[in-house]
Amino acid sequence: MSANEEAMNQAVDRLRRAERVAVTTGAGISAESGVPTFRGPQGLWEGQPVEKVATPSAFRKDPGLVWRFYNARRAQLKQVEPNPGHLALVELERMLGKDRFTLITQNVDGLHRRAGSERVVELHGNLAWVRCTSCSYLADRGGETLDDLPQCPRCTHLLRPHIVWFHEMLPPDQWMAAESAVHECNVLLVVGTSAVVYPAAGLIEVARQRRAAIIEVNLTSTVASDLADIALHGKSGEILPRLVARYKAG
Ligand code: BV8
Ligand code: ZN
Repeated sequence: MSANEEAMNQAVDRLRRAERVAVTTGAGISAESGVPTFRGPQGLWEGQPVEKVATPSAFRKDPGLVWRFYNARRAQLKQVEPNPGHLALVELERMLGKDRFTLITQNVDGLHRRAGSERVVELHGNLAWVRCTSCSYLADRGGETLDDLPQCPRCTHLLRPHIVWFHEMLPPDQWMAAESAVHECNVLLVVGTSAVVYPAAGLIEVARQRRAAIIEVNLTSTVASDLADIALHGKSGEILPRLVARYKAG
């Protein structure tokens, strides 16, 4: 039996014995939908790493450059669809029920909700949403094409993406939902994340301390792999459907 087959059997067994399951996903789960990841070869944008563009100071210095980055990603979202990895997590949520399953994502592409996931904790915001830099205007502007420097319809000040940039706090309600989910889970599925961005990556350590079984789904090992009990190496769009189908088979 191949190592991955053995690991898959162990993962199915841990899932079956779990009272509560949490999943934390990163850009890797959307890669097969055609959404570029951050730290892969195309992780640079106009030659800049995301840590240089997705920051309040970059926005203050050159809001046009930051809006070009986000408008390009908003436009790109119109061409992409959820992939079998997203859909497998929808099925797992339906089988476990919303009180036994929590999906936490660092992704801002909205693909989990578009796939049908209902209980989604979006730690870093969502590309569809914008907010005013001056008043309380906050809106889902979906796939609308925004101006290069979009203005608030209420007070005409500059709008910004409703995204958590580096050096910004995560939304407290989302962070607390994520923390309690990993506190209570018996299994944490870690899917498609390089686990370098905090505090999101810290959730894995929390789950570990709470003696949850950590199952990592990734193309390669990561800095979190030492914390994982089970490693399922490969594309999440292939591994997750297999894992959920085996879980369903009972
Ligand atoms: C904060 C929005 C501070 C932008 C993003 C310790 C504690 C707290 C903070 C820090 C800390 N140490 C450092 C910090 C600062 C910083 C940080 O973590 N820096 C890192 C770079 C070292 N953290 C912050 O600034 C956070 N803010 O903590 O506030 C504070 C404290 C007190 C008071 C006030 C403030 C905010 C972090 C949020 C930043 N915003 N996103 C945007 O998206 O436009 S983060 C950004 O990286 C994305 O959200 C992305 O999701 C996230 C993580 O990347 P990944 O999702 O993991 O993607 P990546 O490309 O890296 O990896 C892809 C993986 O998938 C790879 O492993 C690959 O192998 C795999 N893969 C690829 N294809 C597949 C696959 N796997 C399976 N199948 C496939 N097909
Ligand atoms: Zn306003």
